[in-house]
Amino acid sequence: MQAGSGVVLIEVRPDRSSSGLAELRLLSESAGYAVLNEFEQTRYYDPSFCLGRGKAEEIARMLEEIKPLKVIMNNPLKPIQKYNLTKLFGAEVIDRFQLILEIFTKRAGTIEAKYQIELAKLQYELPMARENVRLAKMGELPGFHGLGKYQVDVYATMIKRRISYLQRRLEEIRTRKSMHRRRRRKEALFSVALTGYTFAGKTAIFNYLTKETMLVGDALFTTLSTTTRAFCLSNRKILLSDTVGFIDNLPHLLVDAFYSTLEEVTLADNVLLVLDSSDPLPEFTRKLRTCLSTLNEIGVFSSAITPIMNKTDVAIDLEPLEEEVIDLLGARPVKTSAKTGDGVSELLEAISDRLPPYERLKLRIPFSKNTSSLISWAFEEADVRFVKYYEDVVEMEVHMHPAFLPRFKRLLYGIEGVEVQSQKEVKIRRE
Ligand SMILES: Nc1nc2c(ncn2[C@@H]2O[C@H](COP(=O)(O)OP(=O)(O)OP(=O)(O)O)[C@@H](O)[C@H]2O)c(=O)[nH]1
Ligand SMILES: [Mg+2]
Repeated sequence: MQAGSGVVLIEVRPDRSSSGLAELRLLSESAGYAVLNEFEQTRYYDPSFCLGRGKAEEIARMLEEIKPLKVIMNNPLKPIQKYNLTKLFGAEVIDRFQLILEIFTKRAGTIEAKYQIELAKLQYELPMARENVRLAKMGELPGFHGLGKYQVDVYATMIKRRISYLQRRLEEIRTRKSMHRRRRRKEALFSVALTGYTFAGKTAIFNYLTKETMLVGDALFTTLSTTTRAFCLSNRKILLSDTVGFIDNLPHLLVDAFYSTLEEVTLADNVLLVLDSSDPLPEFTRKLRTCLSTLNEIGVFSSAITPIMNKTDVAIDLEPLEEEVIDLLGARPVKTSAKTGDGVSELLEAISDRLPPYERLKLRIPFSKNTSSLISWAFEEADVRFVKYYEDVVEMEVHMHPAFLPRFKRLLYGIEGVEVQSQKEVKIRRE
């Protein structure tokens, strides 16, 4: 943590709903800040200060001693509120959205993620651009630096141009990616996506299953870009994707920007929803609801979801959490610990249960010039359960994804005198 990185957190709640300060603290620490103090107030939002003027002045007096680098509000702030608070506190004031943007900016590893974050930031600024320039002209304050020199309209036009440039570039990247995906679909691989609230242990599970070494974080939002790797299960190749974590109250702009990386999720055959079972019940439920509504928003419905209660090694009482999952999802969760490996075989079984049934073929194939290429194709692309070589014939049992059947049939038809006894109905010429 850098020196001088102390921050003060504030939240205003219009009712007695539960506090969001604990999560704001984790977010602040994830951004590299040390939290010096926290304040909260229950009242209606004030148009000038967000919190009540009296409370704001009281906090300002305390800040004179603490001298934080920034003050972070858990509430979305209008330019005028930010300006007034910055002036009063003598420190830059940012809101939750800007804090999340800071974390995302630090973590963005790919050019796509960098563009997405810049796009979200500009879309956030655009409606406030005029007001921000107007306020900056009244006197420069932290967070409003450099804006005073612009004409109001010039600044807004600059933002709009940059937004459309970023949108075009992102579109290009997405087209390239969707071509890759189409190719994978053609290869008929079964795809599984890991989703869940940030810090639930998605990457830890991903690494466990794929023997990868992707970064498992001690902070929120360690993973920003989707990573996809293949692994083998019941002799079948599965594509597994690790994705960006969800969070409550993620402003829509950031949601839109990041949902494009979640396309893998919308196209997945099976969506794993990773939950942190070391959370107390109210926290667990809040996160579960956020995940379900986020998944719903991107078009993933309960039937495609396999819930996973992870971190069982540090959980206290799993039963009420499990009931909550069954209640909200209608499915029994798989319980895992990515740390000890407990429950991972049950998880693999659950994934396996969702695999579409394979075609099973029993064959007697005479040796002729195309037989060996059929056999090597089968070993490479299908699941060869049994093979026995006789003098002039090979007997084999092959299981394969239905999408591979046409190709297999073509190879088979190239061989003279083929015999097929299929367990499913497969119409292949018998000699
Ligand atoms: N005790 C325990 N810790 C775990 C387990 N799985 C993950 N963790 C820890 O939980 C933290 C978050 O793990 P990640 O795998 O980075 O979580 P994530 O869901 O990928 O998080 P984001 O990428 O930030 O969305 C790390 O400190 C892990 O070591 C588990 O089964 N048991
Ligand atoms: Mg991760």
